[in-house]
Parts: sequence; C-alpha cells; structure tokens
Amino acid sequence: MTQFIIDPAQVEQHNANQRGALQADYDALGDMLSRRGVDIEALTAKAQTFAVAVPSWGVGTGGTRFARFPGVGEPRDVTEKLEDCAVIHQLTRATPTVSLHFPWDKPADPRALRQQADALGLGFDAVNSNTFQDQASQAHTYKFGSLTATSQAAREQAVAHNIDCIELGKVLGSKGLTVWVGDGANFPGQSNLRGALERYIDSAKGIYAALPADWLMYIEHKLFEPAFYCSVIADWGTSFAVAQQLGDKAKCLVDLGHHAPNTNIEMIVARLAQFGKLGGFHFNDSKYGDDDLDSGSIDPFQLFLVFNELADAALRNPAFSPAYMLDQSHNVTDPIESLMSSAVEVQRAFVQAALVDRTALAGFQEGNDALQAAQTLKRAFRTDVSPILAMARLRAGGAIDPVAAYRASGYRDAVAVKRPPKAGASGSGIV
Ligand code: PSV
Ligand code: MN
Repeated sequence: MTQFIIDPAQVEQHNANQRGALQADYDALGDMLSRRGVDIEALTAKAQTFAVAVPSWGVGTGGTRFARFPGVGEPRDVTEKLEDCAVIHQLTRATPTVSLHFPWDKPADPRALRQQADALGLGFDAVNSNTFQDQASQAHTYKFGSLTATSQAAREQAVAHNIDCIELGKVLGSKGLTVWVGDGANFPGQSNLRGALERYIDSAKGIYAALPADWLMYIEHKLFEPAFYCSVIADWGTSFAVAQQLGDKAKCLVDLGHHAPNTNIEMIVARLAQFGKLGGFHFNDSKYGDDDLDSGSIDPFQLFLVFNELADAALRNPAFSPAYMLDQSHNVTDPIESLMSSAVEVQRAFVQAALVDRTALAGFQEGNDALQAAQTLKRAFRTDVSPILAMARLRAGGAIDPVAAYRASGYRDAVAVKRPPKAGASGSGIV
C-alpha cells in the first residue's frame, strides 16, 4: 500500500470541484480530434505511459554563483527529499522515479532508503556521480580535473567514486550511472586537448568495467562551465565517440541546456537515435546558456521538436526507450511547483508529438512541400492537449490541477514547521 504524503481525501475534494469542467473540455477536445481522425482515448492512454525522473537536487532551491535564497521547509537530507518527490508524483502521476546524486544524497543506510522509497511508491532512476567538487574527506583535489586529471591519483579516486555510485545504485535498484565531469581548461595551452580525452577514455573504461550487465552508463556532455576555454566532453560528437569506444552499455545523455545558443538540438537527438547511442535526457530550458530554467518555460516548440524526433525513432524501433530526467535549478519558485509543472510540460510535448499526422508529414516531405510539412507539425503543436493530461492524471489517481491541489494541501507550511533551516544554508548554490 502506497503511503501518501498528502491526504488522498484532499486530492479527491480538489478533483470533485474540477471534474465537471474537465469533462466538458475533454469532450469538446475529443469531438475536435475525432474530426481529425484521432481517438482521444488512445492519446489519454498514451499520456498515462509517460514518466520522467525527478532530480533529488531539484527539490531544494538552487542558486547561482552569486547567491542562493533558500525557501522555507527545504528538505535537509535525502529522506526529506524523497518525501517531496513523493508529493510531486502523487499529484502528477508522471514522476515515479528519483535520480540521486552522490555524495550529496549518500544514505547512511541504502537499504532503509530503498524501503522508504518503496513505501512512498517511488523507484530510483540513474544515479549521478560528482567529481566536480572536492569533498572534505577526499585525498586528492579535482581542481585540475577528475577523470582527465594529469594526476593519476586524482583519476583513480574519481574512478573509485563512480564505482561506489554503482554499488550504491545496485542496492537501491537503479539501472544506470550518469557521468558528467566539469573537466576542461580555462586557458589555451593549459591542457593537451588530445591527451585529456585519452585520459578520460582510459578512466571511463575503468568505470564501464564495473557496470552490471543490465545497466547503462550515460555520458553527459556540456559545452562550457566550469571550464571556460574548453570542456573535455563538450559536445555530442565527443560524447558519441566516447560511447562508441566504451561499448553497447555506454550511451549519450542530452541535457537541453548544454549547447551553444540556437543549436538544433532535435537534430542531435535524431543523429544519436539513428546510431543507437541516445541514452537519455536532462530536461530544462534556457535563454542564454545553461540556465536550468523550468522545462518548456522559454521554448516549448523546441521541446516539441525533440519529442517529434523521439516519436519518429520509436516508430522505427519499438524497443527504443531513452531515460527521461529533469535537471533544473529553481531560484524564485517553490521547487515542488516547478517540478510538477515541468513534468507536465514534458508530458505535454510527448502527447503533442503523438498527435503529428506522420503519414501526411512523410507525404509532404517526399513531395518537397515545405509549407505543408511545417504546418503539419504546427497543427499538432498548437493543439491544447491540457484536458488529455488532466484526464490522464485524474484516472491515475493524481490531481486535475497539481499546483492548485498542492497549494490547497498546505504542505509547504506544514514542512516549514517540521524542517527548520540549517545554519549556513544560503551562500552560493549549484545545479
Ligand atoms: C551540470 O551542469 C549538470 O547538468 C550535471 O547533470 C550535473 O550532475 C547537474 O547539472 C547537477 O550539478
Ligand atoms: Mn544535467
């Protein structure tokens, strides 16, 4: 029996108040879609299959290099983070898993953490390693890199940390390790560009060798920051080459914020899918760089175009199932509200992409009718599928309007009392 954090009677009350209006909107949309030959019920069933993992580090207020302005009732440890993740899933029914980050989330007792997650109806998605910060207890600094450091001792320490993450993940029931390193250089000439990548591949082989047979290793690239002249794993080409070198269990992870402005991310997605190396996503949105803004808040059309490629890839290969994770920083909102809204925005793009008339699109592409091809995509993108998403939530036991139900529940006020802030919780943040 799942242990619900918010009283289900409160969610039922919220739904009872909204159900009539939702049904009317759903019926109207159903009529409109049936005139287009689309069965709304099939789309709602598809929406219910959607799942995206919540990043444990997203439930606290993020921050920038300049400051962090914590909110009230922030989770103080991994067990409290799981409680917040359970609220997000209870209301959205779209986030059944959590992606942990070590050592930030290192549990005192991993078995007990897994039991807590089970009780809350949650599982664990990929675990993330952290060799982009030094920990108080570690012997060798990552100031000049981790998996690519010129210091062999630092490299070995970074490999060992990744293997520890795998071991913890095994106990938790995770099936993947995401590796992102901040390694790179701030000056031309600071590092040998080829030598650094050779060291990366050599270290990554040591991690890959420790992967269980049914695990994947996700290689996450990032154009810049913290290194500002060059990052070792800067782009999808490098990540692809590394994944090729490592083997079948190594795949590329696309964080939507980790590209130069105006990069055609959907084309990267298509390329990686074509060659069987698309492992998963970190969803977020951005205007300028790696802004870590809420998914779909700046460029929902780009998100839709990404899912349009994923829908195409899934048609070609029904076994295709990349891992979906959010990776955002919430600086001015309640993180639970941002994560719920973002999960729904990603789910929206997933459903809109399922609405694309692929036969018509293929015909327009074949006939070089650029205008109608573009209109075919726009038609799906412009369709307001909100009633489908709300109905999918309602049928799965979630809330018709997750943010409204959350606010009505008084959860944040309740945890503000239970979780007094830790001393020194402000300062600069990181995501
Ligand atoms: C780096 O910017 C990143 O996207 C990686 O996924 C990290 O693990 C995460 O953010 C948290 O810092
Ligand atoms: Mn990321």
